[in-house]
Amino acid sequence: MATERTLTIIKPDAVAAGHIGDIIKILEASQFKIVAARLVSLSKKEAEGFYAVHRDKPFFQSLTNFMSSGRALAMVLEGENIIARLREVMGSTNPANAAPGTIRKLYATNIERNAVHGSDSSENAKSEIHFFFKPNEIFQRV
Ligand code: IDP
Ligand code: MG
Repeated sequence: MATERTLTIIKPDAVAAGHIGDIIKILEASQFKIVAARLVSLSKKEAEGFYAVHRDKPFFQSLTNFMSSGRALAMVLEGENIIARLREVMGSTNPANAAPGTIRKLYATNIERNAVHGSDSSENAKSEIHFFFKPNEIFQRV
């Protein structure tokens, strides 16, 4: 299995609640390597662009209002099979269904305000990383 990269976002609910440190602690305990990080404050238009795949969903307006409501921390993580491993550590979209110990079980409020984002495929990881970071903002092994 080759080394992969994925995009994660600590969403505005978890940042406002003071859980940046708690969530990074879980990511580091999982041996995920942070290779880029930036605090962002998405405009409504940017949030709509990021979640364009969900534009026809009934929750699109509410989701993009939430995602543009405050500070969020975007990060690139690197590691073997990192896309699937991050999804596991995050837990199910709906925290009511998330496994014990997962980030969403611990810190999500509900299915929308669910603390973290993680890319769901290699193709989406590439485009989502590109959405937030230029190549020279991502750590490269020398
Ligand atoms: P994921 O974040 O687990 O990949 P997606 O289905 O890609 O879940 O949905 C993107 C985001 O949209 C979720 O993380 C959550 O914030 C929000 N969302 C998903 N389903 C619902 C819903 O049924 N109601 C409200 N918000 C939702
Ligand atoms: Mg998704």
